[in-house]
Amino acid sequence: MKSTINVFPLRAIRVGFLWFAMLCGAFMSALYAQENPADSLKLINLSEVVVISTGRQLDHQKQRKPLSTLDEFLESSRSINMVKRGAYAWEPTMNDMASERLAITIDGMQIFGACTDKMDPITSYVDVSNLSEAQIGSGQQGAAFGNTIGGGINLKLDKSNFKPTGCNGSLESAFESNNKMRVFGGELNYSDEKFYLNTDGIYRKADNYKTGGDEEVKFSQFEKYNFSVNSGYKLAEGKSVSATLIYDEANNVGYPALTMDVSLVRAVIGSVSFNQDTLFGNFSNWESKVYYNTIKHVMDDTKRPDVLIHMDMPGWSETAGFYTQANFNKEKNHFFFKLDGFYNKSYAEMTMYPTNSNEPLMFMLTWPDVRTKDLGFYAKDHITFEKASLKLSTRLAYHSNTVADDFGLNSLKIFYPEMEKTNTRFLKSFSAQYHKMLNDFHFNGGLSYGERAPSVSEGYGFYLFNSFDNHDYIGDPNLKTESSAEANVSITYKKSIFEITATANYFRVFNYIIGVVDPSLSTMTIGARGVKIYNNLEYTQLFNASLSGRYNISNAFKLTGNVSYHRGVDNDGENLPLISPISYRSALDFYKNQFSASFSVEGAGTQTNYNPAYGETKTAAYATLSASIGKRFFINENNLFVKAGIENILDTYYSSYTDWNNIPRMGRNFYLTISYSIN
Ligand SMILES: [Cu+2]
Repeated sequence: MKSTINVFPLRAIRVGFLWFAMLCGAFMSALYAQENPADSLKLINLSEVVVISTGRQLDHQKQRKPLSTLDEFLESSRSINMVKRGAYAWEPTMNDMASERLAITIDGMQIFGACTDKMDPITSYVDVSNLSEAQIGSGQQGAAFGNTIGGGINLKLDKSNFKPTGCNGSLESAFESNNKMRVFGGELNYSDEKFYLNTDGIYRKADNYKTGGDEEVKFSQFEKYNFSVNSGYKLAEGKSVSATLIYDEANNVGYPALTMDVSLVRAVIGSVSFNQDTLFGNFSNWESKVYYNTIKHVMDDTKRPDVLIHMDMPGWSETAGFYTQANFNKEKNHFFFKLDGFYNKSYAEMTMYPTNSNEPLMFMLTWPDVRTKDLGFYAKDHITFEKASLKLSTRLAYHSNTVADDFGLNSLKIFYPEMEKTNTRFLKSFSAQYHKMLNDFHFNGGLSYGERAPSVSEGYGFYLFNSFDNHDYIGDPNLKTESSAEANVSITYKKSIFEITATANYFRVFNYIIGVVDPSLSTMTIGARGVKIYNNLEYTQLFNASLSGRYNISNAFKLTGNVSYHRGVDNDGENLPLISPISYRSALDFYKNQFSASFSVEGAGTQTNYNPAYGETKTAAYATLSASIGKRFFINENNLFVKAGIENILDTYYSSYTDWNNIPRMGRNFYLTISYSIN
């Protein structure tokens, strides 16, 4: 009885808040959020730009949580959702498609993770301290970054670019109460018209986080360092060279949703570029880059209880590549040409140590030293008319995979005796995107076609355990090229104080690659339910729609919101995995006299379209509330920013469809960020 009385006021508040949230949501759905967390998103046609920092400084003024992880920044985007296996290294998805179907680059550089279990999406190898923005292209609009089905994301590095700013620097620190995350960061920059040097470093350490209701999520800790240096030198007017180097290392990273953790993951990412403002004829902005990156990933099960057979599972990925690009303007035609190529080496192994030490060790190559060569040509023509424009683009690529390790090749030949060492494909992408302005209305519509090659795991993976559906996966080197036909539309009504956009896209993906159970095979992983082989489904259909809005209530107050709907089915009408239920988000932001505040709600409906065959269960509806306040102080010529906030105010216990094995999300969390910048 007593507990009921105790609970009642809380429930009343919760219901009240939810009601308010729904009201906001409904109201907001009638508005358009071109800019999400206080201006951090800018919409470029159907794609987005997530601004992370401006002028070598994290934007403490406008970001609700300036030192949040890059993952949190990306999640705040309208078009990206993040799949979570713990507190670290979330996996971006766009249009309900994940890594294999996206092209993700860092400053135009191709990088491939070194983990067979997707513990290390590319986005985990940089931090907010390195970046200026995330450029997002939906569907084939992301093909500038590589072959893709779902879209492309380019994480643009932050550089001074010869701005005459002289010396400046900043020190930053943050603390989060829930997992006791400590963040320390700093940067030191020099820039003049002939030379610039940017350096930054960031360190994050977090303990296990706690769910709503204060349950500890074991193995959710992590520790990460990131350092970067980039520099440029002007050889002559309109001619410069630049170089970048990023070192990123994470240790003792827990993955509570998986059966293993990570003891070490290290990336070294470097590039040298040559830039020239002009080229022969009408060519301009000529930029060329050569790059190299190497990643080492070491999984660790030694801290887990009840490990029957200890396993060592290290993986390596090395990529070397280049691109050269230029613009070409002729009257109404604005061309962009890019030639790019890369060479990747992916190698991963597994050693099993039987409990009886007299038994022999078991060794397998889970990625058999797969060498991928890719040479691509991308061209775009942006044709401008009066109050209208047409964008035509294409990517043509030669793509080949070779299994370089004979032991690995022979292992795969058990399943595919006829398989060739090398598999070559020719990949194509075409896209047409039309934009028309009519008074305050903007219409966008596009049709496109794209192709992608299977990933290393899909083509050559050897007994990769997937804890989501509890199956071992084997690749198929003879998979057909996956292709997609895509249509998109959007309508925006735009006034200076008010904006609303409705968008929708549809993908029909042919030869959709997904694991299908092969009952004739027996498992390698103890406790696995069966073995799946990557297969081409005849086709699948994906549909995404959203309604978003912005309303400037006054100069100081701004209201934004977004509601989205998603659906994904295969050719038998069965649900595809990891498709978002209805989700919504709304925020009220205040900014005046160097003082900022925000109140936001985020939530999703019940996941009714789930598929148990892929290990999914019905995820319940949820809503969470967050708030923040911040103030900027001037000390002499310098700036001090202080920001504090609460996330999940009501300490709701929940998980979303993106949470691997429904691992519960973080409960109530207080954060404090302090930044001091010296100009
Ligand atoms: Cu891993």
